Amino acid sequence: MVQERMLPTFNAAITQITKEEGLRLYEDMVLGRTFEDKCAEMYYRGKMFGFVHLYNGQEAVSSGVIQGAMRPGEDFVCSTYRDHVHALSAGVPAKEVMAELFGKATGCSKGRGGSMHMFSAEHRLLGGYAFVAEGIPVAAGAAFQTKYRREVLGDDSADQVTACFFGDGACNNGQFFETLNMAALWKLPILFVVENNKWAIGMAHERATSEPEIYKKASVFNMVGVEVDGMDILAVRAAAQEAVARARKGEGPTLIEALTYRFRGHSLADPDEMRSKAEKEYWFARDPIKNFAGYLVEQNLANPDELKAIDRQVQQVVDESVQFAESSPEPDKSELYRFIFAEDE
Ligand SMILES: Cc1ncc(C[n+]2csc(CCOP(=O)(O)OP(=O)(O)O)c2C)c(N)n1
Ligand SMILES: [Mg+2]
Repeated sequence: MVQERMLPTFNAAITQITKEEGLRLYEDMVLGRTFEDKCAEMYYRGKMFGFVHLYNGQEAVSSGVIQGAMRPGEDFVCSTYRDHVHALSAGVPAKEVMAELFGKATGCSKGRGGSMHMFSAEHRLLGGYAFVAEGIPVAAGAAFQTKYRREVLGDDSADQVTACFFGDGACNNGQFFETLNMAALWKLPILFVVENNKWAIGMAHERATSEPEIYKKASVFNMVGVEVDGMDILAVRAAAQEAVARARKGEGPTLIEALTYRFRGHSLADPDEMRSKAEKEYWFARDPIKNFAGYLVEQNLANPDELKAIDRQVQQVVDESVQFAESSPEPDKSELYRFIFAEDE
């Protein structure tokens, strides 16, 4: 038997969701999963280089927060090296994410970033960051500029919220503590979303931290902290909606701890030998996509054929993204130093 932390229970009956929104959230999660599976295939075929970290299993967090509670394309999103799916939820087209993975000039970071450095000014994706916790102060900077434009420059349209995603391991890094302090002090419009997948490469979360229940760390900053079942998209969406409403009203940040699990190794170079079979099976049985599909059918919001049609459509989008990436040009060597500064745009 694996000893698992009790997941908070969420009563879906208190949530309202339309068919349209349900299908959109389902599609976003399926896109994330299908994209990552294709990415693994392409990595093993030698189409991309460097470290590649997949998001399988954690889809309910990205889709629930960004698609379920934010205004993608207007609000800001900040990620880590596990960033492909956050980019997709934020609206970056799959073909631009795949092309970036292939190092092509048509990639969202113009082929300069690769897997860990997805970026899109157009979609307000502040970037994937390879150093653990590196994105946290960057995200706070984005939230600060929104507040500054609104309160100091008098720009009423500046009501954007920033979502900053990071892992359990990042919560033991100083940037987490310093930034949360400042964000709470200045009541910044930001969501700190910890994806607690129990592991930081091969380091088990309980072995690395004095208080494993991360949401409790918010209390010392006088910040709201909530824990949520990160395998349940409706639970994530509800927690994120409350946090977004709080941020837009000027009431400051929220720390959301989503309890989740990655279904694959840390990166595609990881043989994944540290985690027990029993633990993996416990979490595989809580697959967020299968569970949400079951919910949609049970609630008569969708029938299995409609869901299959979405699966097929998404598969086509992902297949096309590979064709696009393969047929795109490499960045021109003469442009090696271009795009280092914003004015090169
Ligand atoms: C500052 C820093 N230290 C160490 C590393 C090496 N490293 C890469 S990923 C990782 C684990 C982070 O785990 P977590 O924050 O839980 O995110 P997850 O991979 O589980 O999504 C570490 C230690 C790094 N990238 N940056
Ligand atoms: Mg982790």
